[in-house]
Amino acid sequence: MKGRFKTLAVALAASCAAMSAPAVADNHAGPNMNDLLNDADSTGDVLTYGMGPWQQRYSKLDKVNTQTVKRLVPVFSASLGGEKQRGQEAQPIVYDGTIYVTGSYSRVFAFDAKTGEKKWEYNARLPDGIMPCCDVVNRGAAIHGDKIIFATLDAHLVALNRETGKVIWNKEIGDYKAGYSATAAPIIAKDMVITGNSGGEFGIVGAVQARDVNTGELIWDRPTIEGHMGTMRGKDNGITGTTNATWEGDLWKTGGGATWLGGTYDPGTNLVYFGTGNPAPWNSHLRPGDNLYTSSTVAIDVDTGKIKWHYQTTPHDGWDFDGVNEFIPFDATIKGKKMQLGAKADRNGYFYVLDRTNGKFIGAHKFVMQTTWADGIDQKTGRPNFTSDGRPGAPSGADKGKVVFASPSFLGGKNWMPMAYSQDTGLFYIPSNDWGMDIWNEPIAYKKGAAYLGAGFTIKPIADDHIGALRAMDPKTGKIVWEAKNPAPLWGGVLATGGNLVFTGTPEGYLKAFDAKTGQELWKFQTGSGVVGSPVTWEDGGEQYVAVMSGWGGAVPLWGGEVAKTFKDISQGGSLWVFKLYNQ
Ligand SMILES: [Ca+2]
Ligand SMILES: [Ca+2]
Repeated sequence: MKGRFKTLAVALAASCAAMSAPAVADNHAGPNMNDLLNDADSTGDVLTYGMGPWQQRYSKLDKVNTQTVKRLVPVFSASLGGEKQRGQEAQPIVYDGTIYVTGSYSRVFAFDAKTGEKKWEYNARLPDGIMPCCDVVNRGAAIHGDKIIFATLDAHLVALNRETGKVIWNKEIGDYKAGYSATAAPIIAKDMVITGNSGGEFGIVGAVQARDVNTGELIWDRPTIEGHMGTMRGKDNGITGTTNATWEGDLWKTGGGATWLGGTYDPGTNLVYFGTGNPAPWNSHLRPGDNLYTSSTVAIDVDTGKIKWHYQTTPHDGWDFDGVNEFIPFDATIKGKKMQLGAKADRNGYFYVLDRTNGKFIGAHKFVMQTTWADGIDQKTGRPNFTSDGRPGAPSGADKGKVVFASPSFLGGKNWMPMAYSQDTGLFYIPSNDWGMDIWNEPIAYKKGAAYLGAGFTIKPIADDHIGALRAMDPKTGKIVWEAKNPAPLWGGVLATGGNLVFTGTPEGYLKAFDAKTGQELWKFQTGSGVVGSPVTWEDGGEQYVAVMSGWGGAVPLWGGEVAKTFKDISQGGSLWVFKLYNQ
């Protein structure tokens, strides 16, 4: 009797909802620019990398919370199949009953969001001789109208029809034979698709490109190394910086500064923020000066394609600290003043807060155990206080230079894996690592398409009990509120929710949920391979879903040195996992 009543009530509620709801929305046209701008507030979909243009990776959904998370169970797991495994670093996009994910080796998949049934699959035909430095990963797609857009390992940008997987346009963003590649998720601003490039280990020149989302035609191109000419609709658009102001000789021509992680977009200031990678080569003795705009954040005006401000975290980088990390806008009141801010947890081990309207330095604090290269950041100038013996020595003739132990290692206090910001707790959740390296310099000359480092290294642990540490950072005080250590290096993104939860994955195969205020681990699920993707959440039919990619890989197993023992037994994989609460 009781059961029958419940069924009737549910049916009645469903029919009422159907009658009062507006006519069924026509989703055929797909999400438009307004939908993308509203992504952080629309809980029924995930339309942008980072879950909103600011990429705070925060959802106000709270059905899955500290009380209920113990009932979180898998709905399905969908395999990417084939022999192509390696690192799965993608963040899913969720729209109109479909989950879109990118996979290793420049693949895209569309799965039914309820059943996991595959709708279509696209495999980019990659040429021989591509040169990705750090595994064959991809970090996600963009969605706009009828298109799914993603970047490929041979440095192309490809737009697919989101219902069929058929190619709409395909454009080259760099010459793969010169070492260009691309792995970041594109972002969309003002109906333009905006991307960076990869290849900082091959002497490429970093750039940010904006294209017409409908045709793929280039609108503007902004190199990130001083001396290079920008373009706007095929015409010169001013030189970046002042030629030879911070570079000697011709080294700026192959100066690196790859924008390999993609950017964030702030509609309020009309700026896109891109991190820039290491100067090339790594051997810093060959290139005296600050080497702008490497290892920096650059803020580019979306309309003009010009750099409005820059902030360099590691001037004259000699450790591949490669300040490419994401710059996340947030608003906060500091000393009674409402401020438009942005935060970046840099590979160099410091967490920076800047005024996002003008790049003015607000503060910087260490978020890792150790920084050997600097004794802190000058709180007035924002420049690092370099230590006297922290830089690897200059080579002499054919001999390598003095070896130094440097911490963090070049893989960073935080690498590509995106942090999250909770609007409830006001904390940033940083997936960080504590490790160091022996590093030395060697002679090197530029050769097109060859590695351009002039350096060697061995990565080493610096603690007995962990390498990874998920850390909650208060951006107002620079204090670490809590940390959750992990034996293997963390390499996946973070998600914060209104349920007072923080989700992230581990190489050991777990997706985990922590109490956002205390760091207490509340839930974990073993996915069968390392988790190095970024989790997302959405709601459908009154239920909250959580999804993440599983598949161990990325830069760590390629370059792990003496820390490899922490992950030697982890199996490869390639699958999408989707979870929801089990209802008794
Ligand atoms: Ca949304
Ligand atoms: Ca680099």
